[in-house]
Amino acid sequence: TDHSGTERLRERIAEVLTTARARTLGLTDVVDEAELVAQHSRLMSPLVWDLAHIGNQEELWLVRDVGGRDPVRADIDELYDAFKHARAKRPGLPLLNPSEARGYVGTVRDKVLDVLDSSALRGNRLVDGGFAFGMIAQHEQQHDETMLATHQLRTGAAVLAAPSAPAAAVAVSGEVIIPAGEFTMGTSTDPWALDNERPAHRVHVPAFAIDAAPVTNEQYLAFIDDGGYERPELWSERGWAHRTEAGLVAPQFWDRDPAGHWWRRVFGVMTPLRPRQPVLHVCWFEAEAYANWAGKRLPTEAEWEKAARYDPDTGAERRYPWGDAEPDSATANLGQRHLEPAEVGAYPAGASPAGVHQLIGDVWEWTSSGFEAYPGFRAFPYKEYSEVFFGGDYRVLRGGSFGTDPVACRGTFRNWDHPIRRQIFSGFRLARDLGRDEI
Ligand code: AVJ
Ligand code: FE
Repeated sequence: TDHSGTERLRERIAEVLTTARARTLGLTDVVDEAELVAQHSRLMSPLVWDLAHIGNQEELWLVRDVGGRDPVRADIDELYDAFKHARAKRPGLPLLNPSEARGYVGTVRDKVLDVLDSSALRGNRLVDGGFAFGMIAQHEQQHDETMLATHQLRTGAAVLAAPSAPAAAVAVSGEVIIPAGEFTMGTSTDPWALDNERPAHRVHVPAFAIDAAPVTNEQYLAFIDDGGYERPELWSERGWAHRTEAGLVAPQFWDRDPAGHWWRRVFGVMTPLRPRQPVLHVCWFEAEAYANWAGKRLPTEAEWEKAARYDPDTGAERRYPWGDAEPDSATANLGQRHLEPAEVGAYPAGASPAGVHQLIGDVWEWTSSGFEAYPGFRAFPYKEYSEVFFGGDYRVLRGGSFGTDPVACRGTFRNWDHPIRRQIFSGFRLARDLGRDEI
């Protein structure tokens, strides 16, 4: 019945909000007060800012807007408005201290669960299908991933632990050919899809080849050993300028010992480089140089999504490469179950019908595309989520990482960042045009 459908939706909303909050607290309870208010990198906010910002967005949308309730703390909106203060300036603000921030997010959450009990979950676009609640759960999880990146940047003893990510279960290599044709990109029906994923629209994609797996550490090392960082001809002009100015010689957090072995600092633990893991913490310019070296290119966003969602047998699009079922531990490395990408070949159950592996989870994958509106885009519910970034100096990333929660990841999901950024959990896979004889 309609009634039990609404009850199931309420339970699902309560569950995703609770999951997000457990993660938020797990990331903020493990460091002391001094570390919560410290700035671990000028690229990041103090963790205590993310914490209260999560609560403030939840208050704005769910307590005040959906619930029509009085503000909890109208006086702090300005402090937690991401557009008012650059990340580098946030430590200097009169922020809530850690215990105030914890109290604040708890008070907001109590009110939200009350609002959820009495909200119709239909009747206007903001609440239809639980959209605003889903948006806020995704927002919290996105900041949790950002806080996880802050943890990776912090120095000192390790405070996070998780089982190591699985090894290969099957051998995966080579590329998969995706024949020319139209597919439906984006969605108009996924109830929690964000504005930039909408609307669904037909796109013709010429035939192309895409790698069955992301580029691995071992493959990336061959690029380094072949002088990849010393050969300007492999880099674009902007890329080379950045490589020179930033002194790039390897992915972020890599270190070579005197014997020539490579190590990676993984959340405070020096770890021998795992050759078959997708390369992590590379910027778009590094991905571009590697692609030039390999004689290939990055996929466009449309190519990536077609490889991830289009089922050639039915001509229909899936939510994920493996179908419409929610991700689980057999299909994708998501949700901070592990603190690293899994080896290539670790998720055969997550492959697409055409045999493309690990599109979802492990590492965000850089595409060649800038962040632009789809035809028919309408900002919803606020311009500052997507619209203000369209046409800026961004590249789209797809697929989510080991640090992305399933609620904030699907075949249509779009992430974006500046091409120089690499503190995010970013890697890439390659694609290429097909020769005449291959089509
Ligand atoms: C979609 C990850 C680029 O973190 O800047 C968080 C998500 N938007 N709060 C970001 C977001 C507002 C956004 N990204
Ligand atoms: Fe935010």
